[in-house]
Amino acid sequence: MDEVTISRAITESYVKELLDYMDVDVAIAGAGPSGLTAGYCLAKNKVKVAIFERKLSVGGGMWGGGMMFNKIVVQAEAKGILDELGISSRQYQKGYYVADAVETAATLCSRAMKAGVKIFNLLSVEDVMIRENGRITGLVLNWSAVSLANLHVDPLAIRAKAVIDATGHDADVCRVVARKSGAKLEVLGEKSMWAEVGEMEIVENTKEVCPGLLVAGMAANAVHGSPRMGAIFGGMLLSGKKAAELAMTMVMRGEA
Ligand code: 48H
Repeated sequence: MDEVTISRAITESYVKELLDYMDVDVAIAGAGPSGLTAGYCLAKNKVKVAIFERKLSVGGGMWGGGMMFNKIVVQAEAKGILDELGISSRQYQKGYYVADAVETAATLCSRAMKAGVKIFNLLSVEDVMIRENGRITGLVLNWSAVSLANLHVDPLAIRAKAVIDATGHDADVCRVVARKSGAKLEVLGEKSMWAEVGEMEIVENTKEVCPGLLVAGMAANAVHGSPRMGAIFGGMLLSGKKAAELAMTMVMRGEA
């Protein structure tokens, strides 16, 4: 057994994939439930998609369920997505399904990857590329360790026909665009908990917020000033699905 061969195998395989994914159809920032669902739906339709996740682990805020009771609730409207992914759930009462948070996070990640999503973890989106027409044309990335160590190291960029901000409560990508682009994009910030309204509005809020940039999941409510909803996750899954549908039309437009 040779340590250098092991090191070469890792380095060559990783860099080859990174090079391959520097040009994608869709780039997603954040591998929480909305980003993973969007990725899964895109890859299932043969769209070339990469997810960039700043943490070591994927799954975002799902693992801990509600208050570390590792169960999540999914409403009837989104139960079909759990079923399609093969995630077990049981009806708690009419319209409310309970699933295991760990099974959901792990299965969503696995199904997304098996469908063809490429996930790069430990990479943070720190900026975007914006062209003359105000169009977002890609993401600007750096190792998460760089910001953790408070270093100044210049980033690398990847090009995409559509970008999805699925960074959760922080709406990181939209905040950068609001700050730097001069576009009429304002991040209003999420409002206090109101599950019914939060879950209803999240799907409406999932949209193209400036040319080339879609927002999904909790970031969509943060951008549009809608409420948080606690540990109900159907809205995240439905938002990811809608973001994928919108991204597909953007990719097709880009190719026309
Ligand atoms: C790369 C980044 C960056 C960055 C963040 O928080 P998430 O789970 O987001 P959603 O929207 O898929 O799901 C939200 C849900 O988990 C939740 O928080 C709910 C339902 N809250 C309700 C309530 O009342 O609180 O995942 C976002 C992911 C995370 O993994 C982050 O690490 C990652 O995005 N991320 N990745 N570059 N700049 N910022």
